[in-house]
Amino acid sequence: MRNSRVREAVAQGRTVVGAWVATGSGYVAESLSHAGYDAVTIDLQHGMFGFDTLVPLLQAVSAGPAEPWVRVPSLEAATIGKVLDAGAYAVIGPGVDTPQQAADFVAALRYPPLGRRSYGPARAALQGGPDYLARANDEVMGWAMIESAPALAAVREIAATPGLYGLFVGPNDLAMSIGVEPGRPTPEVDAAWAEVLEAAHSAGLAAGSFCGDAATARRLADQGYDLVVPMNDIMLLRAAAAESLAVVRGDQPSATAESLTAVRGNQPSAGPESLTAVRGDQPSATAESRTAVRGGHETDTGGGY
Ligand code: 3PY
Ligand code: MG
Repeated sequence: MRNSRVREAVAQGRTVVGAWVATGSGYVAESLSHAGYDAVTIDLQHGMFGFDTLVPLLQAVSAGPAEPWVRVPSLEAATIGKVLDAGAYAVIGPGVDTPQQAADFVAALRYPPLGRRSYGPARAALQGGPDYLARANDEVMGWAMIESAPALAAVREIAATPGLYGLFVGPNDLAMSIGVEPGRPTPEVDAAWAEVLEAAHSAGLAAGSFCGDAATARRLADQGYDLVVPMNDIMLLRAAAAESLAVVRGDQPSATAESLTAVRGNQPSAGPESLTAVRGDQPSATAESRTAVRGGHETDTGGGY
């Protein structure tokens, strides 16, 4: 089984940047895997596709250098086991509100004696190789999503769960749960981000978050977040489309563009500029950015996880 490059990067103190697939397009998943992101998450919770699309999407991610991750639709153990069998290197579990849910989540991710994952590594063993079974418990990452007021209240107890890899903030659900509008920065969500970061790092866990725009991702990275996910694929497409239309028409931004600007508090961008804005480095794209992203270590070009 290949070492998780994300684990290695986080251990070295580098912020990793994730992409997020909601469209269900293999072409998009493959393109994002080649675009310089460290991991590409297939979103089975809010993505517009069903479970049967998962394997082709993971194969598409594996055609490039990014790590294939999955956000499961729920904390159901059978689903968690199945996405791992399909080859996910990390599972992002939504709505982990209690320490018990966190413990059950970790148990679903790990083979006995550490957990209750059932044997049947199907595609994971093909992709991971003959040592998959021996190494899966050490390599596979579980990110517990903190996205409600009860989760925030119990964040330290959740962070104390043995075997958990990281806490991952869902800022939109969290905003709604604490009574503020989702989709725009607020002092309440900023405070929650700081609290989750502190709880994660005090417990020796990684801290990650979904972000509504690249500027927020950059800000969280500067604050010490180990993983940031600036927008999903359809958000990137919509933002790039709105920008392009505004330039071509040379007129008022369209309704979409306007609302995007409002959501972002005037931050431009997305699209190709998104990774650059998050990382504050050279424009992205192919091999060059991958080298920069991976700290000078060029990867095998086509090969992935
Ligand atoms: C949230 O913001 O609630 C999320 O789950 C991000 O995908
Ligand atoms: Mg959510």
